Amino acid sequence: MPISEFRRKKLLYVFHVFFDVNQSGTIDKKDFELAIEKICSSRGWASGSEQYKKTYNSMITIWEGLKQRADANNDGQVSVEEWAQMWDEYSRNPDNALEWQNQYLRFMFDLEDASGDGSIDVDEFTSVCSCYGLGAAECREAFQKIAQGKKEVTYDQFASLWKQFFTSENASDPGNFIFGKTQF
Ligand SMILES: [Ca+2]
Ligand SMILES: [Ca+2]
Repeated sequence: MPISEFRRKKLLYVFHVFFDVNQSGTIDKKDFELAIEKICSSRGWASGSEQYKKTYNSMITIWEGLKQRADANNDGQVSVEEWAQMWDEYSRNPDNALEWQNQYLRFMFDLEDASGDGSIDVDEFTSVCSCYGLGAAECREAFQKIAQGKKEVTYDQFASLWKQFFTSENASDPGNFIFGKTQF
């Protein structure tokens, strides 16, 4: 069965906004290097600092895992089709996620939880999504949707919302907003 239009829109959004950082139309190592720079400069983590090294190592590990799994023709690039295919497979069995998918989930949660207290609040969420170029007002609205009336989102809640993002066909499910966009 082909991927629904709704899920395809979500997958392409994450591809273009969170992964293809240099907007070349494919994902490769350069995108990850740019993302590392963006994240670290927005946090004020100087190159060589512990936080910089940690971010660098996590991101490069995620890239290596993604490339190994999705880069079918081995050209060092992940295309939109390779990307959509991989997440479609995920949606059929989300409890059996790939290693890099779990690493990326954990990485994003830890990045957003800037205070390190084990949950994300609206300012923490907005600060990370803004770093990827999203408008602050929409991020704040998206957070209200995912938090469903609460002030914070814990890791377990985040992980289940995340799964919903990649699997849900229902536009009103809260997980659809976990990447800061309020409609697809
Ligand atoms: Ca790119
Ligand atoms: Ca926090």
